[in-house]
Amino acid sequence: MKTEITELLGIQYPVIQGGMAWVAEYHLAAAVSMAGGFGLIGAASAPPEIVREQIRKVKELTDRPFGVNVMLMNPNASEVAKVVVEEGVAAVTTGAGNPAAYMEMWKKAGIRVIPVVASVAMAKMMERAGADAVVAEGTESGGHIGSATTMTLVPQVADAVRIPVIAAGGIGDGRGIAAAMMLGASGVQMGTRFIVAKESIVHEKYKERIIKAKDIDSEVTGRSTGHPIRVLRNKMTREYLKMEANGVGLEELEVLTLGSLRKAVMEGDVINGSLMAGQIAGMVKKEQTCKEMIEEMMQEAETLLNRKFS
Ligand code: TUI
Repeated sequence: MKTEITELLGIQYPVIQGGMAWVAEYHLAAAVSMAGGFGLIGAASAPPEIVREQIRKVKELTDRPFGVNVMLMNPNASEVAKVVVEEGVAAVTTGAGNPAAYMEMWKKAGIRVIPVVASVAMAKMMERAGADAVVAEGTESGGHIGSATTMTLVPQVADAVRIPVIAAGGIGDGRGIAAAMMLGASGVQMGTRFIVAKESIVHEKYKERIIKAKDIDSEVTGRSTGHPIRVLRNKMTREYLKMEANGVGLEELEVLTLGSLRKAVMEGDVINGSLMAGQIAGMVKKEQTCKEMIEEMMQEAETLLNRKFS
């Protein structure tokens, strides 16, 4: 399937892997790129030298293009921004903020810049600043989210900008990919389904929790603090939401969540950990290799998109 995104990134399938904190490390990124998609290292709050090491490890595993997600809330973001230039990655995606300060440096280095946005206003601002494409991320996504749904955000962003749009949030199979294309996207970004990939280093208990998740097991913590984070319900979210309802302040709430994603990913703490996942978790039913996932989904999407009605 050729689209503006496969052309822009030099990949076979218009499937980009989300730059998930702790989850998107070199094994996963290399596996997605090897399978014909676009793998990403999630820099999250990692120190710059760790990001460099991760980039070099992907390069050892594959010659295919891959990228780095720079999380702009990270105090190290400006140093990470330089590491991606020094290492010459193909593309950068950004999240949780405005990447304008780094745009010129990245463009000069020939890096494709793809900001993740959650609104039309931000998409237009990023186009003006020189972005090569945008990821329009709906509130169905896991982790840090905006408020518009994928169904409403993607067509509005597609109408508002000339650069290619990548849809994210609530996409987990070929039907979702086909739907995203119909809404005006020329690619998709997926996170939750790749968490359970065979190549993903995420603890088995976290994977199992996603595989067993039901449609309504999703919860959003932090709405009152201005940092809404979508996760799967557990003891941590129940306590967090109770404290939020009682007007407990940010500092006390942070005690509950500090380091809780690492606890979930590395230690498999599904009780007190932060099980970041999108609303599509309920549909994710099995562990497969990235290649199996991507080929199965693309086959399904192509069948749907070629469908004749008479
Ligand atoms: O960034 C994400 N998702 C994330 S980042 C993350 S790491 C984290 N962990 C714990 C606490 C906080 C963060 C986990 N999930 N998605 C991309 C995204 N970006 N979603 C929404 C936005 C966004 C929000 C505001 C983009 C731009 C923006 O504009 C701010 C501005 O400066 O105007």
